[in-house]
Parts: sequence; structure tokens; C-alpha cells
Amino acid sequence: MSRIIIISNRLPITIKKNKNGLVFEQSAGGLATGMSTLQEKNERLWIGWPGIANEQLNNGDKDSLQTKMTAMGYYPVFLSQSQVEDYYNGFCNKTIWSLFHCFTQYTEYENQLWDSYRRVNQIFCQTVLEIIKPDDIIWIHDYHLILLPYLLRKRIPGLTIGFFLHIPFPPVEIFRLLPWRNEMLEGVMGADLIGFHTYDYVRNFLDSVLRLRGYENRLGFINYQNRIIKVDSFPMGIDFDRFYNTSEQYKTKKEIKKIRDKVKNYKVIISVDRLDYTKGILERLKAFATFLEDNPEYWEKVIMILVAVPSRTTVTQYKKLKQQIDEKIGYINGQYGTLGWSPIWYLYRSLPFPELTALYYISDIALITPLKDGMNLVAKEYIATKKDSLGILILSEMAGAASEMGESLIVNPNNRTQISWTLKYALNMDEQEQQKRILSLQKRLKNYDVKKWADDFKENLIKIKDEQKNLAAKYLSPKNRLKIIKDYQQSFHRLFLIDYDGTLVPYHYKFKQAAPSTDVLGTIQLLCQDAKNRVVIVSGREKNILEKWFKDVPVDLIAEHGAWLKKGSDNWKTIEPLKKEWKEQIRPILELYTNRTPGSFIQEKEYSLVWHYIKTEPAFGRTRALELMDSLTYLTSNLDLEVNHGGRVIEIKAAGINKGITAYQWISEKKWDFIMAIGDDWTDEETFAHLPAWAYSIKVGSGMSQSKYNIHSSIEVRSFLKELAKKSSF
Ligand code: ADQ
Repeated sequence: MSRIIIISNRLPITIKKNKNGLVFEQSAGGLATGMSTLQEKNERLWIGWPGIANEQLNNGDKDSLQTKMTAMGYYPVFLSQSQVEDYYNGFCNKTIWSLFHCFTQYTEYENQLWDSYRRVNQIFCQTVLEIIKPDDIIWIHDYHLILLPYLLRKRIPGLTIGFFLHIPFPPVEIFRLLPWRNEMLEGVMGADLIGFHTYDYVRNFLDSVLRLRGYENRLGFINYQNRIIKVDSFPMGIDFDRFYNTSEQYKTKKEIKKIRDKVKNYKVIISVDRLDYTKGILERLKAFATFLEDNPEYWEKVIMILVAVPSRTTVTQYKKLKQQIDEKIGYINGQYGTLGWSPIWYLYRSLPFPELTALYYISDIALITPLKDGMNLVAKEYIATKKDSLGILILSEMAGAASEMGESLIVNPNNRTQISWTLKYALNMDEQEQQKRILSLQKRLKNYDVKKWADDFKENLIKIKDEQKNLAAKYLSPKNRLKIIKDYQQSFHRLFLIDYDGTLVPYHYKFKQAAPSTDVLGTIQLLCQDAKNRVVIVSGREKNILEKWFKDVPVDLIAEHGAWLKKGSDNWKTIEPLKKEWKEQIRPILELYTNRTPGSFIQEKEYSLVWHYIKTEPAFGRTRALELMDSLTYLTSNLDLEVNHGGRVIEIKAAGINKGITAYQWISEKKWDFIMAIGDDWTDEETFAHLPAWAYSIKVGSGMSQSKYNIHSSIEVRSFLKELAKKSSF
């Protein structure tokens, strides 16, 4: 059984040094819980920085630390104070964190910080190499280690590497601002599986890969340097049961009672975050002030408990924000407070689990309005804690969690009027409505908790690795070449179905109007010299271009992905039958949206899939439909489909023609005893699908395919075709 190696910037354990020596403090974060599930089936090791700088450790400390930690399943990466400063406080938090959250105004582009980031990624790589075995499964976490997948891949090419980004991936217009964007993309593409919280981030990433590096994807699969990479969304969950059951634990019950005695009959709005500019705390306070201003009837009736965990306290931006928040709270309490009532109760510290969950439990409303947030686990924790099903979540549409938590009240974090109005609406929501919303949110959180998330990621990683291995096994070996040549020599009626771009000529010709070279025409000419051979060029190109290019060779032509066909000297013709295999690829997306959108459903017709949202809450259904259209437009952009939106339905149907159906006109024409189809992309898969089982299908490149064999390049295609042609016996 393979070992799982988790790599993150910080270990879930912190080392401190006091006069008695080294002290270990375990932290029970959400990630640690998720990762703990992995050790049920595999041996697990976690590599990361233990939170103490080299300068505080002597050699003896380091040795004893390593021994003790290894026994606990951890392995430390040692960093100096200046490395932590320039890499973590520097590049990670002043460059990546701000840029990826679209705060370009706070982003610093300093070569010195970048150098340190690269250096620390290399230190991580060296540490990992000290203990790694080739069949280990590596799971790298987050933006601190974006270069690590590539560094490890370079050293051990066959390694199984997964990468998960916990923060948003920005739109390409923002990402491209980074001077080191190409190195970052190459870094992460060293992984086999790349995970994000939401489809939006997946889309942004794929967009950057296409526009900055020129790699296309098909349904999230990228064919990169003869390796298939999968990019997908895995919305991180929480330890649902732990939060759901907390209100029955002794310590939490005690806290609940204590807090209830203090908050008396006030309606309680809770706000919990790390103190970070992305969390929108200042904007939230302004919105709360608007609410108080607009609704004096709630004075002395409502309080907001604002909990902020100190974070990155040495970074200037954070110091400034802390000061602004302190001032704003002071202003609101001064402006609206009375002798016995302060509208905001402020806690600036980390809270133990029973206290934090007691606060969640007693709160009537959670107001969580980040300006940008990868996921936001607090929103999920709040809902999970509500065993009595009472409470309302007001959630920013900018949090990744919003795409799964449609039953909460979704707001724009910058729209104070909307937030003020929504607070009033929430304060008046009846219990039945609250229960309905919470129960359906809880069901989803329970189904996809943090353990399921971790398992799902691991399984997908193993699956993509298996697919890569299957593919490697399909490369056309010398032995198989000989077998094909033998069959060729023994046959009398041969059909060749050959794609043009990416097959006879390299893929990048697609973007040019380049005519076939003399070598390409010579190869085809050579094949056509044998009267037993019938050659069809099966292309997506326009018919007039193909006709012009191949006018001097006696080939048949299929143009525009099967829309047009031309046999010998006949005129061009069209055909129009329909196919439906694409449904297997599109259905999961519709199912995902159906799961996330109560009231919606899928209707399956023979040649189309229809997503209905007539029975959903109108505004919510419409928002979801627009999101789905966005995903579908993207996902179907290189599939042969039409997507139509109207009348509260979205319909996806086959456009009706493809290379395979048209190629079948030749395949079914007579009793061939040798058929060979060669192609490089998804449009050629249709040709492969229409072949009899005994025919030879060859895919150019390392993409996944139903072909029998794969071949590396168009050069190899031409040389193999020439080799075959030369074996003709006249
Ligand atoms: P964070 O930005 O830290 O995480 P979040 O997902 O909300 O944001 O997680 C915060 C965690 O801290 C929660 O588990 C919460 O319980 C805990 N916490 C908050 N306030 C606390 C307090 N006062 N005392 C104790 N604990 C407190 C990053 C990304 C997120 C992404 C997560 C996970 O920025 O978008 O959801 O990683 O991928």
C-alpha cells in the first residue's frame, strides 16, 4: 500500500522553545481532520515548517525534533528567520495572497521576495527527497508551495502528485500581472491532479493555462508534455459531526449557558474571521451601522459579536486594518450605544472550540461577508452547529461557499443597503423557514464533509495516475508496428482515415493557414500509389481549402468535422444524423447543479439533456442558470454541442454532425480487410468510435483516447505511413 505524503507550509503542530526545552502544541484545524482520514487506509506522513526559526534551534534540538516528530508522523522543514520573513510574510502574503484575492493595490512585485519563494520551495523539495519513495502519493497544499510539484517532477518523473489551492485562482487579467506567472503555472502543472474549491477558479486557471501557455483542455484534462493532468473542483467540507454534536458536549453546554446569561434577550448577530482585508470586516461594520441608522426600532434589541483572530500582525496592511476596525467599532458603539447597551461586542483573539461553537449555537444570524474568499469554512461551521435548526446565514456571494450554500441569504459585501435590508429580513424570518433552509444546507454539508473531500481528492489522484499508466502502455511499440505491417501486406482492400492538423502536420499549424509540405503530400501520394489503398483526409478545415491543398493527390475528403464530404471526382455533399455519447460528459455537471439548486431537475431526451429550474426560488434559480450557462459554454466550447437557454430551461443537444458519422460512409461502403484511422483530438474520437473492433486506431500525442494505440508526433505518423506504403507489393 502506497504511503500518503501531505506537504503544507505549516505542520498542524507548532514547536515553541522555553527554558525547559521544546514544547509541542497540536492544532486541530479542519485540514488536519481531513488528512487524518487518509491514514485509515494508507501510512501517512506530513511534511512542513514547524513554526520555529533555525536561529532558535541548535543542532541537538534539530535532531531531537526530527526524531520526536517522525514518531508522530510529521517531518520538519527547517527555515531561517529571514527566509520566513521574505518567503512567508513576503512573497506568500504580500504578493500571492493579495493578487489571488484580486487586491492588486496591495500586491508587491519584488525580485528579492520571489527569489526567497523559489529558494524555500527548493528547500521543501530537498527535504521531501530525503524521505520520499517512488510509489508514494504526494498531496501538496496551497499557495506557499506552487513551485514544488514541478521541482519534484523534475527529480522523480513518475511520482504521483496532487496539488490543492485553498484560495481563489484569479481571472487571467489579474494573474497575468505577475512577472513570474509562467514559472508559477509550470510549477503547479508538475502535478497530476490540480484541485480548487469551485468551478470559477478551475475556469480561471484553465483560461490562464490556455492564454498564457497555449494548452487547451478537454473537460478539465490537459495534455501537457506527454502527460495528462486533471483540473477539477473539490469544495472543501468540514468535520460535520464534530460541529453538529458540539451543543451536547459538556464544555460547550457550559459556554452556551454562560453566553446566554450575558446576551439576555438580545438578538445576536455573529461575525467570525481571521483579521484580514479579504474578509470585508470593515465593510461589514459599515453595513451594520447603516442597519442601525435605518432601523432605530432595533436599538437595544440587537448586538453584533465580532470575533477577529489576530493574523499576519507584522504586515503593515494588517496593522493598519486592525486600527481602522478598532476605530470603526469605537465610532459605532459611541454613536448608537446607550448606558446599558453596546451594539458591537468585540473579541480580538482565537477562541477554544467549545467557546467558538457556543457562540455559533446561540447566534440568531451569522453575517459572513468576505470581499473574496476561497471557500470560507466559518459559514459551514455555523450551519453545522445548529442542531436545533434555528439560525440564518447571510453569506457573501464572493465566498466560494456561496456556490454550494444557495439556501443562505446571499448578499454583495459592498452593498450596505442590501445587507441592512437582509438583516431586517432575517430578524423577521419565521422558524419554519429557518429550519427548511438549515436542514437542506446541513444535508449537503454532511454528505460532503472534510473526510469525503480528502478521500475524493485522493481517489481522483490515483485514477488519473492509472489513466496515465494505461496510456503509456498503449504507445505503438516496434512489435505492434511489425504486426500492423504484416496485416497491411496481407490485405487487399485498405481504408485510411487520416486527420490533418495535429496528425499529418504539427498541432500549431491549426492557427496558421499553412498548406501541407511536400513531405506531407509525398507521404499521401506514396500511399495512394497502391490501388489497394483508399485514403480519406478527415479534417475540420473548410472544404475549399482542403480541395485546393490536395488537388494533386487522389484522396477523398471530409471537411468541417464531417459537415461535408467528397468522394473522388464527385461534388461535395452533406449528411446530418445525430449522436448522443456526449451526454455522459455533460450529465455530471447538470447533476452537480441539481444537487446545489433545490427544486431543479434534469430531463433526459434521446438527443438532448434539459436542466429545468421552473420550480426553484426564481432569483436563485436564475443566478444558478447563468452560472451553469457559463460553465457549459466553457465546457462545450470544443464539443460538438449547442447550448440554449430560455423559458427557465437550459437545453444541451448534439449539433448533429461529426467526423465519425461521415467517415462511416466509407467504413460501410464495402468489406475492407484493413482499416487505419489516425487523429489527434476529440473530433477524431468520433472516427475511432465508428470503426469495427478489428480496425487500427492511432491517437497522436498522449491524450486519453479510445484508440488502440498512441503515437508521439506527426513526424512519427508520416514516417510510419511511408514505411507502410513502401511495403506495398505491386
Ligand atoms: P481562512 O482564510 O483562514 O482559510 P476560513 O475558511 O473561514 O478562512 O477558516 C477559518 C478557520 O479558523 C475556521 O475553521 C474557523 O473555525 C477558525 N476560526 C475563525 N475564527 C476563530 C476564532 N476566533 N477562534 C478559533 N478559531 C477560529 C483559507 C482560505 C479559505 C478556505 C480555507 C480552507 O482563505 O477561503 O476556506 O483556507 O481551504
